Amino acid sequence: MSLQLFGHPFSSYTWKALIPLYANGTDFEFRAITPGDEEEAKFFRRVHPANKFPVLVDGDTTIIEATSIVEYLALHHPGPAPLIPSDPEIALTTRMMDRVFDNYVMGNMQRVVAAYFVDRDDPAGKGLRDQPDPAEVEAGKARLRQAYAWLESWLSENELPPHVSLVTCAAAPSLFYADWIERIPDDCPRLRGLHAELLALPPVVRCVEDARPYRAYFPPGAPDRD
Ligand SMILES: N[C@@H](CCC(=O)N[C@@H](CS)C(=O)NCC(=O)O)C(=O)O
Repeated sequence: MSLQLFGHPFSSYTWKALIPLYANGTDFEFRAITPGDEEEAKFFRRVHPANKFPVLVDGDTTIIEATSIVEYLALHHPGPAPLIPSDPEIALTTRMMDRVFDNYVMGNMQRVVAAYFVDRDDPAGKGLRDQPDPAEVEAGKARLRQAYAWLESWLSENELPPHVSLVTCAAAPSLFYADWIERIPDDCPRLRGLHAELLALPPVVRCVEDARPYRAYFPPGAPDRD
């Protein structure tokens, strides 16, 4: 099969690429990464400047970065889901909010998770710290609360594009894992509503279920819910 997605079922950015594929019923092969596989590590070093996934391969074309993967799918493998809305103004909002969810929700969620890992360049290698740096954890959580408050205010005056768009693909995994790190508070009812709405979408349900066996590997500890 020419369309292949490399990633991991528990990875938030992999969900971001899987959601549009599932939403459009696109035929593809999922290539789950195997930690410790040297051939695979060589592949990621070659195709990505920071060895990150997801990576989409379509015949001779390789696309990296989840947002670009969604843009590529919208262009080359379109389906019923309006990944990039056709109205240019709505498309602009879609792209802007994709950046907001990636940079300020996903980014701060990943910041807290990263605090639990030994630096990947450390000679001791990858692995979990005995204790994460509490200042780093609190900084990430504070930034998440700031992002939640901003999103709540934005949602009071604006509407997101219809699902499943690029924003859906960014918002669903970022809010899912961020809520595990720092619960979306009761005084953000619109954002809590969006979180619930996203988790009920069939492509998102599929990602959540496929990731369920890996929950024990969430370094800060997965809550007993969702
Ligand atoms: N900016 C990248 C971020 C991707 C990313 O952070 N991927 C994580 C998994 S969710 C990863 O590859 N982690 C492994 C590593 O950094 O070695 C994107 O949008 O695709």
